[in-house]
Amino acid sequence: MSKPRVAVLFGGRNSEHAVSLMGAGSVLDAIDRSKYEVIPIGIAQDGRWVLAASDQRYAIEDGELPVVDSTGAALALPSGGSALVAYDPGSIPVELGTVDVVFPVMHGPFAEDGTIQGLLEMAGVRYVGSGVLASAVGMDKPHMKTVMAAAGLPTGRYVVVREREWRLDHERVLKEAEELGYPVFVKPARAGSSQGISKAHDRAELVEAVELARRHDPKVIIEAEIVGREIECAVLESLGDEPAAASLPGEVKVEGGQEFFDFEAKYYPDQMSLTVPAEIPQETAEELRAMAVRAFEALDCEGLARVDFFYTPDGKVVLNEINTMPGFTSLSVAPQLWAASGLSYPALVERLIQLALSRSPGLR
Ligand code: G1L
Repeated sequence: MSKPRVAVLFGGRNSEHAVSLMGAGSVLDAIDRSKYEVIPIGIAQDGRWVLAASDQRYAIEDGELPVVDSTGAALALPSGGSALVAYDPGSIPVELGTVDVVFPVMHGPFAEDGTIQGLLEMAGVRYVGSGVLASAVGMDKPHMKTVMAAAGLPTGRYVVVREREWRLDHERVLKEAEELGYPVFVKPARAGSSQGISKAHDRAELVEAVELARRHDPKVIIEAEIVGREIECAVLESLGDEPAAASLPGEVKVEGGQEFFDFEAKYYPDQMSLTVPAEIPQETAEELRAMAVRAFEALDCEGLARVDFFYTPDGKVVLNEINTMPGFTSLSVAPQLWAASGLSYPALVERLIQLALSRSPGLR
């Protein structure tokens, strides 16, 4: 029997291209080549689809894709099957043949927001991770909080600022936001990264923060500050009939006294420390893990997700967010949480591929 063919899809047209390349590098290293045939497919920053060299490492180190031509490439999704065809720019289509599963390793708009998942659904190709709905809702912070609240999970207070309201009803928006009490966190409602996020301590800073966030997304969320320790938990779908399982919880701390996780701290691990298991009471850890699984299920997640909480000084656990495509190098938080829980990075990658292969393409 021939080996299942796994296409690793990475890169993409957004600011976190490099983050994707690092994740893809880890995944490509971890996939067992004796079991799977691996096809790395990169999306260059200008949107071209590139069939990458099968040994990807050099490209990852450079932080750039090996662009094979300059005339523009396209991906064709042929009808009646799951064959992927990458067009060699300006020339003959390169038949990739049948792909058994796609492992998307991408960030932000057009990637983890359900877009790529929808494209793969249409092509009838199985893929690793959450589907269209969980990806899209997970990416939109206000909608995500609505789902979590409906599932009985405690979330923080927030105000949503839409483009039209900001333009026409500036004053009312600011009043509403101020009812949350300063300081507030201002974020693009749907950005995958930490870009465009700031903390505002007064009205002037608030206005500035909203303007900044609006550059990343016309829809902005203003969140009340939750004072507490940051505890994160990873959830993994099970292969059999068991419910999804939660990893040990870990505590994340930012070194160097930064006020919050900015873009740098999040992607430069030396500025961040992770303690697993988090030093919290046993019953709090169990409560938090149960909440993480409930969040995963409330959103209809598949594969893997990371759920972030605040543990407040008065002993409460508040859900901050769920991430359907968390950082995924071998040193990222979710893989580290699973490693500490007894599942190595290669085993995690293997499980995710097996999960994707085990579901039927189409309605799920
Ligand atoms: F396995 C999943 F769930 F499908 C998955 C896929 C991709 C989990 C996490 C990621 N992460 C990313 O793609 C990244 C953009 C954060 C780069 Cl590592």
